[in-house]
Amino acid sequence: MSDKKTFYITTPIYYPSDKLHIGHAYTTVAADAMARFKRLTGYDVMFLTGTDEHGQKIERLAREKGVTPKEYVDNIVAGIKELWKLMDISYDDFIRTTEERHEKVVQKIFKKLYDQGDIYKGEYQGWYCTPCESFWTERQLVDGKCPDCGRKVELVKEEAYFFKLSKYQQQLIEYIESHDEFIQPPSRKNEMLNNFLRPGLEDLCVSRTSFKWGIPVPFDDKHVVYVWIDALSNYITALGYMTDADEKYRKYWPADVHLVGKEIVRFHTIIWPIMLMALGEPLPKQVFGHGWLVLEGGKMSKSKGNVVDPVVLVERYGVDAIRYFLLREVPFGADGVFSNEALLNRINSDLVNDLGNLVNRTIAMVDRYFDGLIPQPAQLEDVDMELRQLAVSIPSRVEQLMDRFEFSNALAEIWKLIGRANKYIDETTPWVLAKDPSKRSRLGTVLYNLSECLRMISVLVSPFMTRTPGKICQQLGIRDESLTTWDSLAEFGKLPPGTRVQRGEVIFPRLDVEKELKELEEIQQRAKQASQSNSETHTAAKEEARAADGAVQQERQDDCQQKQEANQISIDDFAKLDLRVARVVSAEAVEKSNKLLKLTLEVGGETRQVVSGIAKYYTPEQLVGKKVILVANLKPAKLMGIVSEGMILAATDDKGNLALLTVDHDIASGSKIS
Ligand code: ME8
Repeated sequence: MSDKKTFYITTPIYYPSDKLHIGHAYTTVAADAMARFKRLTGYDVMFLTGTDEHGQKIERLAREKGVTPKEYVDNIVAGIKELWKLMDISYDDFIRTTEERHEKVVQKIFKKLYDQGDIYKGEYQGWYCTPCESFWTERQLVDGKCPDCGRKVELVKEEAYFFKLSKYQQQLIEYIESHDEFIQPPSRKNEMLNNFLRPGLEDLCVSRTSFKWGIPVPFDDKHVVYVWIDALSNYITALGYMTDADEKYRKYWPADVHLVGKEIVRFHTIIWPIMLMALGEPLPKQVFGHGWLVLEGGKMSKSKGNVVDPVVLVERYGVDAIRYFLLREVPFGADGVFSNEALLNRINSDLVNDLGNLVNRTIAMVDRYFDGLIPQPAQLEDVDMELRQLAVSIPSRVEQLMDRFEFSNALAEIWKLIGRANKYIDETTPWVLAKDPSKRSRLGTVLYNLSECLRMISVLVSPFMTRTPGKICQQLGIRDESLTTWDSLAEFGKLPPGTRVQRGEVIFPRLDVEKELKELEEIQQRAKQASQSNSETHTAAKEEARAADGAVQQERQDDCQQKQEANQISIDDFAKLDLRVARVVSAEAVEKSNKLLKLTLEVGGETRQVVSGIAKYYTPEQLVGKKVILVANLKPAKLMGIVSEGMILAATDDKGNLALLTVDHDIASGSKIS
C-alpha cells in the first residue's frame, strides 16, 4: 500500500435532469481542478461524483414518459457521463443511488439507526391535495386551499419514521463551534448555527409511503427511505462502508471536503454529520458551500428556460476556455453572473492575448533566431533574476490559495507570471538583440528564460486546463515527464538547452466578440423557445412546483429565499422603470371577465387605457378619481382582446387581500416616481 497522503473530495450527486447546465458543470469542474491539483502535488486522491436517482419527481416523470423509473434514469445518467467526459472530469468513481452497492448499505444504515433507537416510528401530519398528490404545510396554503390548483385540501396523518436530530443537536453545535474549518466559507457556518441549530432541531421525517421509487425501509417495505438520507449516504457507500470490501472506506474516510452549492449546505452540515455521529463515524473534515452562477434575472434553472448549455460552449470555444472561465471569473464562495460577453472577453484577454501570445512569440523567436533549438542561458541580468524569482515563488502561493479553494486567485497568481513574461519580452526586445551578433548570448538567455517560464506555466495551469499544457509541452518539444511534475517547479532551469521546439497551431484563436455574441444569443434563444414548447419541460416545471413532500417544500422555500438574493437589482435596473402617478378618469367591467376592469387614466397631458385584474376588489365607482401608480413603459399587451398600455400597481397579502398603491397626498398626474 502506498504511504502517500490521501485526499477524498466529492461533488453533490446530481438529480437526473435531462440537461445539466453550466451551473452544474461549475461544481464538478471546481472539484476536478482540486482533484487534479492534489494529484499533482503528491496526494493519493479519491474523487467521487454520481447521481441521486430516487424520489417522487422521477417516478412521475417516468410515468408520463411511459417508461419505468429505472429506464428513465439510465438514459439520463448516460448523458451526464457524456458531459463529464466532454469537460474532462477525472472522477475516480461514479456512484448511482440505484446501484445495489448503494441501496444495500443505505438499508443497513437505516436498520442500525432504528435498532439503536435513533430512528423511531411516529406520525406525519400535513395537508394533502388529492388531485395534485401534494403535501403542503399550513403556511403554504392559500386561503386554506391548495396553492397550486386552488382546490380543497385535507388533513392527512401518515405513519412515518423519524430520525432523532434533536438528540445530537448540542453535540453538533459544539463540534461546529470548535472546528472552524468544518463549514466554509465562514459566513455559512454562522448561518447554520444561527438560523437552524441554535433555534432547535425538530426530528426529521425519514420515510415516505406516498410513492414507491426509493429504497425500501428494510423491515417495513410500505415505506421508502427519505431521499436525503439515501443521497447523503453515497459518500460512504461508494467506499464500501459496512461491507466486507471496505478498504477504501478505511483509507479515504473521513472525506477532506464535500463541495456543494450553498442551498444544500444545510443538509450536509446538519443531517449528514448527525447521521455520522449516530453511526459512530468521523465527520468529514470540511463542507465547502460555493455560490451560484446566475444569469441576469436569477439562478439558472431548467424550468425557467434560462440555462446555458455547456456542450454548446465547449464545442465552440474548447473545454479549457470554459473551465478557465468558470474558475477564474467568480470567487468560489460567492454568486457570480454568467454572461456571454464576460466569457468572450476573458477568452480574448487572458487566453488569446496573455497566454496564447506568450507561447506564440516565444516559440516563434526560438525557431527564427536559434533554428528551433532552445538556447543555452548565459550571464544573468537583474531583469532575468526578477523573472526567475517570480517564477519559483508562484507554486507555493498557488498551493496556499488552492488550500482555501481560491481558484480565481490561484489563476490570477499564475497570470502574474504570464504577464511578467510578456513584459519581459517588451523590456528585453529580443528582435533588437537579434540584429546585433555581439548580443547573441544575451538573446539566448532571454529566450531560454522565456521557454522555461512557459514550461513552468504549463505545469501550473494543468489542474485547471486539461488540453493546453500538452499543447505547450508539444511546442516546447518536452517529452520527459519529469519536466511536467510539481516538483520540477522547485527550481528554475530544468528545461534542457538544445531541446527542439515545434511550432504549432495558435493555442487560442482570437474571437470576434460581436459576431460570437450574436450567434450565441441566437443559439440560446432557439434553445429557450424549444424548451418552452417542449411539453416535457412544462411537466418538469409543474412537477417542481408540486414537489410533494414537506421537506422538499421547505427546501424550495429556502431556495426561493436565496433566489431572491441572487435576483437583487441595481439602481440602474430600477431606473429602467417609468413609474408615474395617474388619475383614474373612468372604469368599467370587461365583458365575460369577472376579474378584469378597463380603466382610462390621465397621465399628465396623456390618456392611457389599462386593463387591470382588480374587479374582485374594487367597483368601477370606487376607482374613479383615485390617483394610482402606473408602470408607464410596460410593453402594451392584449387582455381579453383589449389593449392594455401599462399596469397599475397593487399590493397583495397571502390571505388574498389586495390594495392599490396610491400617493400620500395630492400631486399632479404624470408626476414621476423615483
Ligand atoms: O442538489 N450555479 O442535486 P442538483 C452553481 N441531488 N451551482 C449550481 C447551479 C448554479 N446555477 N445549479 C445547480 C442536488 N448547482 C442533490 C444533491 S448530494 C448528497 C444531493 C449545483 O442536481 C447545486 O448547488 O439539484 C448543487 O450543489 C449541484 O449543482 C447539484 O444540484
